[in-house]
Amino acid sequence: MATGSETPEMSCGPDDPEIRVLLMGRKGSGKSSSGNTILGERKRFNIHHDKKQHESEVCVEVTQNGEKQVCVIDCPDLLDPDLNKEKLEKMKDQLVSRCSAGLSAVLLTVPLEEPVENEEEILDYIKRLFGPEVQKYIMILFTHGDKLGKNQTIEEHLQNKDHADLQQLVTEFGGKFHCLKKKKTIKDLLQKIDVFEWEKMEGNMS
Ligand SMILES: Nc1nc2c(ncn2[C@@H]2O[C@H](COP(=O)(O)OP(=O)(O)OP(=O)(O)O)[C@@H](O)[C@H]2O)c(=O)[nH]1
Ligand SMILES: [Mg+2]
Repeated sequence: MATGSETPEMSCGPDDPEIRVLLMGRKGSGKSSSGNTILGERKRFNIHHDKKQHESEVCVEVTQNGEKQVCVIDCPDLLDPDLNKEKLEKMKDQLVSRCSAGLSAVLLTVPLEEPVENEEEILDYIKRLFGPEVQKYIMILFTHGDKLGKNQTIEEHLQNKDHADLQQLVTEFGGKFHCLKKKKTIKDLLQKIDVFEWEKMEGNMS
């Protein structure tokens, strides 16, 4: 676990010309696919369709979105029990180095049609890595939004009693979530991240 001076800071502000977003989540939860959607290109990050194959590098890609540059950091599942110690240490070093410029938000990818798994453990891990204040800048990013019914909203999906665990997770994350149903919702996502940045500035001023 990164400690002391190695710990990346949540140091972006509204005047920062770049939005830096870190994608974390259990393996196969849709981190890279979401990263590609955010970047507006299908093949920037590798997608593994074979359930046994998973990414083992922290990858970074950048795009321009209006006036802001958007930097997406795609981090493999660091809690994957199949990772050996050496690989894990390498990935942690990569993560700390890729996040050294600061982060605007951490997005935790959660497939909306699957039960909650080790997301709380991942949350604890993120907090240990970035410090407890990171909680304010974490948002759940529901993936597989295309599997919602044609006129069904994510809110309706969460209200279904079969998805009480997802609703509970949202509550634990302070109600902050987004569902990437279509590419056009990227603007909404970036606006939500912008709000984090303003809140951060107000926090610094008080
Ligand atoms: N239908 C649908 N499939 C998705 C979505 N997101 C991811 N997938 C599929 O889920 C599988 C895993 O997606 P990835 O984006 O590679 O997941 P990941 O979290 O980056 O996986 P690792 O890096 O290996 O941990 C692929 O077959 C994707 O096509 C989505 O929103 N809708
Ligand atoms: Mg991936």
